[in-house]
Amino acid sequence: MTRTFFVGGNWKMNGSQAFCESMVQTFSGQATDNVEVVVGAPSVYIPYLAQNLRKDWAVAAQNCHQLDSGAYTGELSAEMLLDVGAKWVILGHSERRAIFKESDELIAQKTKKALSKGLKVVFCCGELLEEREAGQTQQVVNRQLNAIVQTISPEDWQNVVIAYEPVWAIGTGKVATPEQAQEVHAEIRNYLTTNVSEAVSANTRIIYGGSVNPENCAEIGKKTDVDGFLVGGASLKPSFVTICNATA
Ligand code: G2H
Repeated sequence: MTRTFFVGGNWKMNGSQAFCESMVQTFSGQATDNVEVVVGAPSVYIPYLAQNLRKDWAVAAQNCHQLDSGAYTGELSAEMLLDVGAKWVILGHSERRAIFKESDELIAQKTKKALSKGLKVVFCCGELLEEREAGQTQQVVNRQLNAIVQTISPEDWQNVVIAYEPVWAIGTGKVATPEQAQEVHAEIRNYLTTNVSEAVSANTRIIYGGSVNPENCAEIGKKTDVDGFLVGGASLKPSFVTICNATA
């Protein structure tokens, strides 16, 4: 099976209603071929974007709760996000792990809940700079992956995209080299072969995130095991479309 190139925008806590309206206009009608595009917006803007964004692109949330409903002030469930038009959710982003202290197990629970409700998941993993320097990159990524491998079923993987995001490359302008990205992506694919199945390994999209921009995307995107990007800062600009077309 061919893996369709996947580009996700992660707006993080940026934007406004006016910004959404201008991005909807900017992106409409711009050619993007052979690529699945998903825009991860702040939750309050999901209904507007789901209604107005070009129909061949989908909208993602940036977090969801691991339970269905209840007394969890300020939280949003997977069903609520689906209800207002989200098709995807980004889970396990390093900012959620570091700032909001989300554990591997919690992220696995959120992943399981989202998938069980029909929300597709961009699952993020990646090492800190000190972990890379200590030669622990693969160990850390495998540990993060292991939590979800133990929690979701093999069939669930068709609705999961793995985003490898080295934390030292996030928002720093220090992008991983194409070789560094390829090396970890290939290891992730090996990990899936060993711990899930050959088919899941061959079919799961593994995308790269961390300071991707219109200038560096083409080289990284050429690597065999790089199936797309998760884009933060550069997804807030009209030239995001250039990244969507990185391999065109
Ligand atoms: C990593 C990435 C998007 P940026 O967080 O997930 O952000 O492209 O700004 O490094």
